[in-house]
Amino acid sequence: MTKLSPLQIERLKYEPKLPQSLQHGINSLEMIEGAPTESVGDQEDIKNLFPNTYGKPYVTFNVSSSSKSSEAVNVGVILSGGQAPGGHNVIAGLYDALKSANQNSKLYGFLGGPSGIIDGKYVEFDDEFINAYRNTGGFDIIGSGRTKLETEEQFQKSLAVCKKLNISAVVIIGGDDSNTNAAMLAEWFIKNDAGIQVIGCPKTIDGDLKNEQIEISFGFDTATKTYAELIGNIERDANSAKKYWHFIKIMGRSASHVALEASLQTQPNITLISEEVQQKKMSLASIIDYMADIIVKRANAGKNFGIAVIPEGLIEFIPEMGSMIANLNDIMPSLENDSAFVNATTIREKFDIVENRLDSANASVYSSLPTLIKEQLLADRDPHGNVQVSKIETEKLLIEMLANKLDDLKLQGDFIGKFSAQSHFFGYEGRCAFPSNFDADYCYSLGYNAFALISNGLSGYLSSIKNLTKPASEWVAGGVPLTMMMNMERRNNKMKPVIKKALVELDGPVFKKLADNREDWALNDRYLFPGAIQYFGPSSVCDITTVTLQLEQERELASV
Ligand code: FBP
Repeated sequence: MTKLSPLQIERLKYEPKLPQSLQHGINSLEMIEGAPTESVGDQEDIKNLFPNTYGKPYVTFNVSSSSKSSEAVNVGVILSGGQAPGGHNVIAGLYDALKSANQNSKLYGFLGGPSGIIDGKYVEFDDEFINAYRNTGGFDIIGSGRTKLETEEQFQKSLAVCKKLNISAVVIIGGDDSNTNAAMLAEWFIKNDAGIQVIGCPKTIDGDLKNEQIEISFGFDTATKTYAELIGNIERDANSAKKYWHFIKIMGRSASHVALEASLQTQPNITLISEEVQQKKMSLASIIDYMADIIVKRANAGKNFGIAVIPEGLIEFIPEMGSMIANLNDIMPSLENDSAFVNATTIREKFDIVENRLDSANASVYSSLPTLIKEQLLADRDPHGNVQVSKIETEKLLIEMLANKLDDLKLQGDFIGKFSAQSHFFGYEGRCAFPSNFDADYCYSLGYNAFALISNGLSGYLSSIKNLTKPASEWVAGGVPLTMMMNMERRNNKMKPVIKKALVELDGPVFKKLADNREDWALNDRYLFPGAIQYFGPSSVCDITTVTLQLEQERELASV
């Protein structure tokens, strides 16, 4: 038998909390329909592409005065995309809801992400199987993957697998790309009279799958707390040794929510926010000037140390880099079929071919980069056509450029200090942590609620749990149509319907908190040390939500 850690043993016993409306089980629910919805952009295109699932209303659940009985159903579940703490609890919540409605219902887990439903690779869950994973981090219960569901052949194969297992509903637990898959599959199943519903659950540590109905994606809470613990520890080390500048890249493929939240929890000296860089059209050189200025000022005060937090997605938001990467993304498919490129014997030859193919302005940006970064930019795109920013060492690029800049300043007599830097990347460290109490409860509720949506006959909806800064019993359960979050974007050189990412709002309260304080944090050491996530103890420590969620909900309340 596998040996469990003491915390694992205790967490298995944790009983996740549910919103009051779901506490009486699936058979005692009444569904309230809200207003019809529109997509966030390109309404006509999205409506034409999703004629069967477009425009549906929001729904919420209340406890009903009467109780019904439910027929047995078979449901399949998929974990999709990057790991996020709490995924196992979504499955546990779904399983408990399905069994509470009818003990004869079955839950199947498709293995290895969306490819599991196409290839017919699955497991059937039972109590013993599920119980071993309650309140644990990771997606290892069934694994995950990033296969894009979009071709007729994939849909046909998925249908055949579902028919074989008599599955009448599929739950896809994923981020923006995975829930785009869910929307496509839902539409296709209805169009083909398959009798199979599709429900999504909002997952991603990146925190960029949110809107008025989805207050936060699961995993953000735990991942940001994990990174904040690590940053706090490094701040203490930096303040003790007083000899290093630490450059910490924080995960988050595109939006800077994770870096922003981790910084609000720890108050480092510098925090870059990609969305601000883009809005102010800051070039790489001006970012270096901004950072060098703080390093010089701190050195003048005798402080040759500090902490800089860098969002993972930064590189794509620097205008000249973003344009070059977009150009590179467009030429990548043809490069992969180009024998001169594929058979090039040296990396220099590859760089030359790339520079010849890029537009001239983009070619000169590309050619100005260090070899390491040029090489990393050529790595494979993910199945959705995204450059894999987690593989690009922006933190090292900034260190190299800053070292050169500070050398120049020293020669001119404008820098009297020392610059010794350490680089870090916090990403995978946070994605599989034991879910915080918040994520354990939220995820369980999302999964439970997904089955409420299924049992009320809906398809093409995302499970929604709101009012999240209140105690769990006051959370509001419901659903939001996936098409409502969609617009058209360029992917792999084609316009595609996708769920729109929520970026950091520069006029919102969360960014404002950073902007109002960063000058003070830059020069004075206002480091905060959040410490490790606490699972047991006073609620003021264990159940506290993120600064992002608190500030956003305060704004929401103020606007009512
Ligand atoms: P999702 O959007 O699928 O949740 O992925 C989140 C993420 O952790 C990003 O922050 C990161 O850039 C990416 O996954 C890394 O992907 P991979 O696990 O494939 O290296």
